[in-house]
Amino acid sequence: MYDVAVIPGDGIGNEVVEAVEPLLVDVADAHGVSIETTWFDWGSQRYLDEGALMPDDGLDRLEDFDAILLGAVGHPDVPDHVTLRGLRLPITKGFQQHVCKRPAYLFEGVRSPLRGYEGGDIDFVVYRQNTEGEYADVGGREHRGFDNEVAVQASVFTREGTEKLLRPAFEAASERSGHLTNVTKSNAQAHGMVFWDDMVAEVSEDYPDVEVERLLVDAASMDMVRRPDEFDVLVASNLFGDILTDIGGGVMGSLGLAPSTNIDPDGTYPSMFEPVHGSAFDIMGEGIANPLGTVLSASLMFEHLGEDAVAEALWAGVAEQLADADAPRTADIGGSARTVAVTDDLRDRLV
Ligand code: GGG
Repeated sequence: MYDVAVIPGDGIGNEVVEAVEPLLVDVADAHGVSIETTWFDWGSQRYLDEGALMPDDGLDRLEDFDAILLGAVGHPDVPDHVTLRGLRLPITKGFQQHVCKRPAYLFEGVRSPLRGYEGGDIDFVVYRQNTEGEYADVGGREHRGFDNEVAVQASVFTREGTEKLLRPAFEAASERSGHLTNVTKSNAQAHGMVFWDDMVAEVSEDYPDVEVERLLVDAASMDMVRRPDEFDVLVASNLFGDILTDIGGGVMGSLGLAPSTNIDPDGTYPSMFEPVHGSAFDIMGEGIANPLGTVLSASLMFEHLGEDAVAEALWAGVAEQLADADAPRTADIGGSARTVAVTDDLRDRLV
C-alpha cells in the first residue's frame, strides 16, 4: 500500500487533480496495487486567509508519504514569487528533489503546431536541475525608492546538485539513443555555467557510450522548434530547463499534456509529481482543463514507485485515447469535452 499526499494547489490544479485522483486509485486497484491518498488544502487561498501557503511544519507532515501529487501553483491576487517560494520550492528544496525530469512526446492523434511531425516523431526528455542554479534564494534588494536602488540575484551551482542531476540524465541517455544535449549559456555566464560544462565533461567520462552535444540556450530554443525530432535527452539549469520544457509542451501539442517529476535521487524523501502547466485562472471553474498532463505525471509516479504495470497502463491508456478520433478531448487539443469526460473515458478503457 502506498500513501500519496495530494496537494491540488491553485486554479485548475484543483479541477485536474480532483478528476484524476479517483482514476488513479481505480487503475492501481485493477492491477492489485493499493494507494491511499491524503489531501492537503495548501496553496494561495491559504496564503490569503492565513498568511502562508503551507504550515510551518508542512515538510514534516509530508515526509513519511511515498509520493506527492501536486496540481498547480499561482494566483492572480498573490505575487508569483510568493506562490512559488511558498509551496513548490520549499518542497523541491526541502526534499532534495534535484532531478526534474520532463518528457515531451508527440502522441499519435495530437497535432503539433510544427508542420510535418507525426505521432512518435517528437520524443525527448529534459533533465532540469531542480534545487539551485538561478532559483537559489540568494540576493537582495536595497535602497528602495532611491536613485541608487539595487537588486542582486545570484545563481548557485554546486558539485553535488549538478552531479545529482547529471548522473540520472546520462543513465537515461545511455539507455535511450546514446545522445545527450547539454544546454547552457557559458559564453556569457563564465563562472557557474562553465563549471556546469566542466561537470558534464567529468561525468561523461563514466558514460563513454553517450555522445554529448553542447548548445547555447538561445540556439537550443530555436532548434527545439526547428528540429525537435533530433533531440533525445537534454540537461539544463533550473531556469533554462523551466523555459525549455514549456517549449516542449508547445511542440507536443499542448502544455496540458506535459508531465513532470521532481525526484530525490537518493530516495531519502518523497518525490513529487505534477503537470508542467500552471493554475490557468483564465479557465478556472469551467471544468475544461486537460487532465492528461496529471495522468501522465501519475504514470511517472507509479514508475518511480516500481509499479510498472500501473505506470504502463496509464501511459498506454492516454496514448490509446488520444489516437481515437472519437474519444473525448479538451479544447486545448482541438475538442470540446469536459475534464471529467476525459477521465471517465480513460476509466472505461482501463478499469
Ligand atoms: N504544476 C506546475 C506549476 O504549477 N508551475 C507553476 C510555476 O510557475 N512553476 C515555475 C517553475 O516550475 O519553475
